[in-house]
Amino acid sequence: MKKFTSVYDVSDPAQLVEEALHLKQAPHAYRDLGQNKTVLLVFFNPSLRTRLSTELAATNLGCHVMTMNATQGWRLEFADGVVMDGQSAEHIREAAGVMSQYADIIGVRSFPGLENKEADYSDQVMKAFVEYATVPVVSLESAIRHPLQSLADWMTIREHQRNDRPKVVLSWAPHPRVLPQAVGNSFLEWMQQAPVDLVVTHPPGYELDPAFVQHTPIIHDQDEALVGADFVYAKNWSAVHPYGEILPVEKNWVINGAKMDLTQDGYFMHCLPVRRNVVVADEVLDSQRSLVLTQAKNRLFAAQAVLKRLLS
Ligand code: AN0
Ligand code: CP
Repeated sequence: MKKFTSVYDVSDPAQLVEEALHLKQAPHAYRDLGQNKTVLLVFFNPSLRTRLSTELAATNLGCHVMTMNATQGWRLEFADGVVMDGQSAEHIREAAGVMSQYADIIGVRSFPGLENKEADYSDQVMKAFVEYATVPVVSLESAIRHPLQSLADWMTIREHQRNDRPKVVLSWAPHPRVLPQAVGNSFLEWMQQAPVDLVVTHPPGYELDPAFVQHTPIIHDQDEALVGADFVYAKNWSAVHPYGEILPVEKNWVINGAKMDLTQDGYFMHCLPVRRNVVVADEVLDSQRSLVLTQAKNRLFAAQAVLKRLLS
């Protein structure tokens, strides 16, 4: 594996899930692998889980870790051929070139602007790092994808499934802020490769990009979609058309106990951070049905499995 920016960088995602679950049993088994190796994590946007779990994952593999908070650094230029007399102090060509001389792996988090769909879906920041870095690049969530989250989610489903082909429902949920589509996009992309029956439910108007939905069935009636579900994965995203907007929604889409009762004794999942009683009711989040802390724990081993492959 040369980079980790989407499920399509992984030739055998189901096998990667097994490797991550194996690392969960023996997190310190590969301490020598990272000897004299440095992992650099660059955050253009905030993070709690991704930062801590990826730092710990690299440490467990014996790597040295450097984390750069780029939210307050100077602006980088990503376009080619521009006269740089504006706000950007440095071009990505130099920045990624320099970083590659200090690190053996570079992780990058960069959210979308949510104003221009074409710009965001070109995934310019992640692609530029892949192009100009001379070491492997790991997505720590890009404008349109969050593959480490999806890998941890697949692990969590694998650990809790009670039949060979569980029903997995990705449900849109309300949120007061304009959020990216990255988590939903990636979840679809990874679950399409998994042995599950996948359904997505959202209010009309919240269709995700067809390139990510592919043949996944869309059910606009949330109750109907939840019937018989083994796993309910809630996530808000802003509209794709009109891009980056919050649309009026008629029904209450919060996941509460009554909705979970429609499932087949289903589990609740969310990538976190979650807004209590907006996305999901306390009664669900605080119940035995909630897997959110397990998902967050599995982020550690997902990152470790990916870093291990890139180091091997
Ligand atoms: C981000 C998002 O929706 O992409 C990060 C999720 C991991 N969520 C928020 O900003 C609340
Ligand atoms: N789930 C997730 O990626 O969380 P952070 O934004 O805190 O890293």
